[in-house]
Amino acid sequence: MKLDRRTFIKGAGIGTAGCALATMLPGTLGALERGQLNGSATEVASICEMCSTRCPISARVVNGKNVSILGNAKAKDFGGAVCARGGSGHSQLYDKQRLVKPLKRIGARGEGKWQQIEWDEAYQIIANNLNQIKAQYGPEAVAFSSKSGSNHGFIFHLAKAFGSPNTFTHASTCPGAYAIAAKAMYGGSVKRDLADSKYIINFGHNLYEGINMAETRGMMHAQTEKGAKLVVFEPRFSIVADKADEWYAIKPGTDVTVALAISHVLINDNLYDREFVQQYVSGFDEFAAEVQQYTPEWAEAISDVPAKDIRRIAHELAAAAPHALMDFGHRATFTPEEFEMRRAIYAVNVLIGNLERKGGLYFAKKASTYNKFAGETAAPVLAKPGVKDLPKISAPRIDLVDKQFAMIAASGGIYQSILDATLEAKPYQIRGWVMSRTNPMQTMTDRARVVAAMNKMDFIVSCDIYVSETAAYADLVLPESTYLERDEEIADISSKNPAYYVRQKVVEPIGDTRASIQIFKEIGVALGLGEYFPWDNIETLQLFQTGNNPALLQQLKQDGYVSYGTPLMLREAGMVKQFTKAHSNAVAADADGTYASHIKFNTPTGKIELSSAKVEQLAEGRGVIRYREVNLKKADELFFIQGKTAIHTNGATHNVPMLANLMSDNAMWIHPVTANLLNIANGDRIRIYNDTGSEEGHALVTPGIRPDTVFAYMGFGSKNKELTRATGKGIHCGNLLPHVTSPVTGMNLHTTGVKIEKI
Ligand SMILES: Nc1nc2c(c(=O)[nH]1)N[C@H]1C(S)=C(S)[C@@H](COP(=O)(O)OP(=O)(O)OC[C@H]3O[C@@H](n4cnc5c(=O)[nH]c(N)nc54)[C@H](O)[C@@H]3O)O[C@H]1N2
Ligand SMILES: Nc1nc2c(c(=O)[nH]1)N[C@H]1C(S)=C(S)[C@@H](COP(=O)(O)OP(=O)(O)OC[C@H]3O[C@@H](n4cnc5c(=O)[nH]c(N)nc54)[C@H](O)[C@@H]3O)O[C@H]1N2
Ligand code: SF4
Ligand SMILES: [Mo]
Repeated sequence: MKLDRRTFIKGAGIGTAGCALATMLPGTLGALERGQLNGSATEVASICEMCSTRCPISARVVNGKNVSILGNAKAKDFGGAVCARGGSGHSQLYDKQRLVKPLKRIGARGEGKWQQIEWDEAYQIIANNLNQIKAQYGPEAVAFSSKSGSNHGFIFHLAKAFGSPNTFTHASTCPGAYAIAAKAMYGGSVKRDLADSKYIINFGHNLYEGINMAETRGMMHAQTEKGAKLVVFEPRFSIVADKADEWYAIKPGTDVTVALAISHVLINDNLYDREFVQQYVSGFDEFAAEVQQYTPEWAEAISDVPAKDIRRIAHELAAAAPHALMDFGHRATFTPEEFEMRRAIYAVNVLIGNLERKGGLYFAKKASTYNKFAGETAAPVLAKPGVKDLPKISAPRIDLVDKQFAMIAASGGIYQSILDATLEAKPYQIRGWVMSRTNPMQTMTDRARVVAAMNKMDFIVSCDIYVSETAAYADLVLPESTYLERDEEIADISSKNPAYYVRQKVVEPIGDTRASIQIFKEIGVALGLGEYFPWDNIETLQLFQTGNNPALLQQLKQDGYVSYGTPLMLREAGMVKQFTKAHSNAVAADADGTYASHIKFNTPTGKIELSSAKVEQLAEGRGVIRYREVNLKKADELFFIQGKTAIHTNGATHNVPMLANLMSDNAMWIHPVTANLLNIANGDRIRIYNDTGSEEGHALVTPGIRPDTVFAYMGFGSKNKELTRATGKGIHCGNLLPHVTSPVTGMNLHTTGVKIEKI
């Protein structure tokens, strides 16, 4: 099935999502230019945290009040801009409904009865409960979790000091699979150079709604300035699909077939980069033999993407190579076979030899790497604060008992395993949960199971800025200062060259809120673990990071974002030439003017492992990338998929006034043919149900979706009483998604089957 762009636009409105790009205004003042406000205005350079992309910002303060947020103009990749959410930071900051005081639950879990208490009392309650669990069941019976990105180091440090191995980020609900696939193949994470790409193949990487300013702008730049061709495989007509040269409404969960068929064509039509494969790749022959069966015709039968287009696209991709890429996406939860899916995507990139080439994939050049090539300290290397003599932890993590999961630990664990451990004592029972900046009742899948697990726990603390849907079930809720009210550690944001940036307090904290660095240290002290928290405040840590260099810290605070040296891609002769010119002691280039001979891979063979003995040993039968059939729904159900809206962040911003005003509800996208069969008209109230749950909402009838698939923007329909601007508005996606832990990657799954009826 293929709709070309013109016929689609003729036949349909763009749907609810049509305003996404228009919302990418430079901050909430919109038309007001920088410098137009008079009075005692100051600009503070800092870092956005309206989502975990963490863009560099410049926040304007007038009379002690934050009035607008723009992008930091010094961070060129980000274009000096923020998205709609980034521009709404002060709406969150000054929201009367945000948390300003610790809360103690005095009713049943979820009942909404709270008492404000002082911090000292909160710490005492936490210490009593956690130490009691520790004494009775061991420290491992307490799980600690936080979305990674900001401050998670402090809560995880508390976990270590307490003695629990069970720390979790959001990885298994989001990026885990692509990170693990990259580790298995390249030996570590790779980045994508969208801005310089001439040909981009995109499998549902929703960059014009699921925004990452640098990548979103990179892709826009490639499309508008460089004439790049964008080919999009997406079950629905997303904004990215709308802006694409070609859109294929692929069947959910079948992307792997198209990626494998493209490899088939690249190899069989002799279009792949033999020299690259010879120099850098191990396991090519096994992979080549495996993909013989994956013809474009085979892929068409499974994915609905025409074989002739797959062939042509493979040829076009090869013609644009190496300045071309197949995007490995972001939220890797489309199928339980994400390990095969993301590896199949990397395999195509390997075959076109785009590593360390403009428009392809590359490794981040952090200061230590960059300086080695430069033969001098071109960029300061930050010191990593560590604490000696932490307690030895002997208990196993609850999620890594099976050897197939061995590659997961470093990437954040299998978050949903907390539910299994709590409800089924698998491999042992979790009884306490300390969480920060995470809202699993909305974002984990199978809301009912999250509720059941929380109801079974002895003690739960949630640190948040709102009483999130999850926090509503906690015993204590700790109010963190928002990102505009706190200083943080210096962060590394290196890409082709080293760069750092730092979050700074923009205004003084409102109410009785504190930052993670203080909260988790004070909990540690209350638990009797004070010796493991040697830092006094954030400045001590920042100075330690700079190797006690106040001038460097001052520069970082002044500019907010500082980059060093020149962009370097090791197989680009032009860049290497600039680099050696800039650094007189630089490592000499190879005969061809590049650093191609210096590329190393942190894998057992020291090469890119297209097929891998190590993976085979961890997960039998998976050493070679292959297609594995999946069953995502029952025959009489529709596929149910989700995505981000440009207006909100995950399960986080639906109560932020400005954003709630822009969008407070989602709708279920249904194809007209399907709607007709179900007797559903646009705007009708509908019931959506399956074996996991049941939801009510309304229908958006649009041809911008496959007839066998329905779609909703995620994060809506909170069932908590406290989030008054979000409660009960829209379809709660997590309530319809089954509890799944995928092989090898441990990912949960966001695609399922649903039935729909008119109410
Ligand atoms: N059905 C479905 N589920 C999904 C997805 C999907 O597409 N569909 N997407 C998945 C993805 S990609 C991700 S990354 C996860 C994200 O899910 P989570 O990891 O749960 O993260 P968020 O929803 O972004 O935010 C979590 C909480 O952080 C709080 N918060 C915001 N700022 C601060 C702060 O400064 N301090 C503290 N302490 N708390 C703060 C918010 O109020 C919110 O309650 O969801 C996943 N879940
Ligand atoms: N505005 C905004 N920006 C965000 C976020 C946000 O919540 N709001 N969250 C941030 C986070 S945490 C992340 S991870 C990124 C998310 O970045 P992305 O992963 O790019 O975005 P999503 O919208 O979650 O989902 C991807 C798209 O995949 C499509 N899709 C679903 N199933 C399939 C399938 O089987 N095959 C194919 N080809 N496509 C499929 C969906 O329709 C959706 O458009 O965005 C980040 N930026
Ligand atoms: S993408 Fe938007 S919300 Fe996320 S950090 Fe950047 S500006 Fe903030
Ligand atoms: Mo994510």
